[in-house]
Amino acid sequence: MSLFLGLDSSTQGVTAIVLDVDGDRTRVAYESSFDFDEAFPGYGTVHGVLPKSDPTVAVSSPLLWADALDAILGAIARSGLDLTRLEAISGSAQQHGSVYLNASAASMFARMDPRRAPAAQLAGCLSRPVAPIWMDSSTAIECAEIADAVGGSAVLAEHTGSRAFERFTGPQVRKFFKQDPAGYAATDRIHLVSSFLASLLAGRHVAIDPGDASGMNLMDLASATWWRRALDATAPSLASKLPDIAPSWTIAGTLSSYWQQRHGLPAARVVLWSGDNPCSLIGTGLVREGLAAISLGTSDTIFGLMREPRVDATATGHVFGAPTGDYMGLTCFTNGSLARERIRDMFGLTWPQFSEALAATPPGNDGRVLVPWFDPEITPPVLVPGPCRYDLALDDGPGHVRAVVEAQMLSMALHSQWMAVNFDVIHATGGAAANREILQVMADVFGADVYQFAVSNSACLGAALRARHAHALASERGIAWTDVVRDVAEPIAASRLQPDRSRHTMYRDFMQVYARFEADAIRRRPAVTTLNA
Ligand code: ADP
Ligand code: XUL
Repeated sequence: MSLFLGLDSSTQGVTAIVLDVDGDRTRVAYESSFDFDEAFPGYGTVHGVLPKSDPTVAVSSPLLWADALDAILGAIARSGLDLTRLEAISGSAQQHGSVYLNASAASMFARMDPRRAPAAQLAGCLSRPVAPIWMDSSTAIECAEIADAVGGSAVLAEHTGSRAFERFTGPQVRKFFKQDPAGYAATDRIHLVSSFLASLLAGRHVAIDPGDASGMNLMDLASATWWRRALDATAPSLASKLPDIAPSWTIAGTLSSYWQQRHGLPAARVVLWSGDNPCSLIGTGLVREGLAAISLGTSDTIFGLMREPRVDATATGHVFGAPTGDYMGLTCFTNGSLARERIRDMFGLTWPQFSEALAATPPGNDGRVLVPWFDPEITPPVLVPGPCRYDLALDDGPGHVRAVVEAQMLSMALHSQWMAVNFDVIHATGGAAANREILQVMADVFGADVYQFAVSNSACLGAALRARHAHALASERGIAWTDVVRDVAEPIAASRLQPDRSRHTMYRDFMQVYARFEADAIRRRPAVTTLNA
């Protein structure tokens, strides 16, 4: 009987999940979390972000993350679990965020005083007091500069998996180098949130895994090594400041004596951390090509495993490394639940009435179409919001209900085609996955079986499962990923919705028609974002 710990340092808080593996049975033995704002009000964060006057700037505090790690490890130590059985620890962190450390960090990691909390001891190790995070959009100029220097957006995407995005680490590093050259020069090591926290656990600088490194615009995706041309385009001497890149299942060391003495924890293995999206791939059980997860949350996201690193030619999607050593494609849509809610509220419906309207209208909606960009859209990139209606009367409630759901599903199918994966099974998560009428449209559009997937924190669960996988690889004959995810990262078997073949055939044609409506809706607005190069 062995325990495996997964930690997740997200935008707003930290979570821990402990898995208990007994023979071939796995169960969640413990779960807890802290909210940054509530547990550490002294840092002054709001939803995990430090207040800034510039709305494009989003930064947080690495010291807060360190203190939160301390708090959650303390809680685990007091949980009553038999921690002598704790074999390995891994983690997940919000992607893209970066931590800037001076040369004193390496020795400090190794000699921290167990009587004192980590933050106070680490404060002198920061060459930049704050860490830019994924919500930051202040680097448009640097994105354009980097893309130009490497030969354009398409070249950058082809090599790194994504065109330059404001929140990605490379453009953030470049902005820091330009704004504070002395601070940049004093920086000895630039970590991601994931590798910073893993280093803190191991008591020494550890590597970044390809899953999180692919969110930097700096890694050559195919070889999982730093791409020299991108490094040179970003900032001088960058290669010497970056950690190595190593496989996600690398054992980075054992829990340092600091944590062992501070909380009485055992010398468990510390496995490299990864980003929250790569960890969620595992936590939603997507361990083979053909499985996708669609999250119907505030925004809608589709992601799935890819055996080959195919890149999105339209440059709206991302390819990240997957913790299995494969790749993952991910495309995000802003107009998700909020757009569905807007239609629901516009016609004064409850969710059950929304579902009834969906069931009462014909697939294809008799040609009534809505392009539901109530807010600026990420995919396709649309800055100026405003929905467009085609043959859809303003007072046609049921028509709007079907039109918004069909548009969202068709758009997701259309803009995930670049992954060139035939998804045969979809795990539906997020609040709107409770709605089976919506999921039936999903099944029909994708021609895939759709399962409801009950998941509270797939990133944290994925981290715990990764710890188990790496430990098995290091100590036994290894373990198949299908065995890793069994019991805890599987969909609800009885929830299966099957596609109707004739409706799927209809939707395949309709998708091309919908693509033309999207193009028309883009043409109609005064200004639309274009790729930055
Ligand atoms: P977040 O991305 O913030 O974590 P959730 O995954 O919790 O969001 O999803 C919340 C959303 O789920 C709500 O905004 C609501 O629109 C939607 N939702 C909840 N129940 C239903 C339902 N029965 N049908 C459609 N949408 C629903
Ligand atoms: C992905 C992204 C977010 C963060 C959230 O590109 O920016 O999903 O990882 O933590």
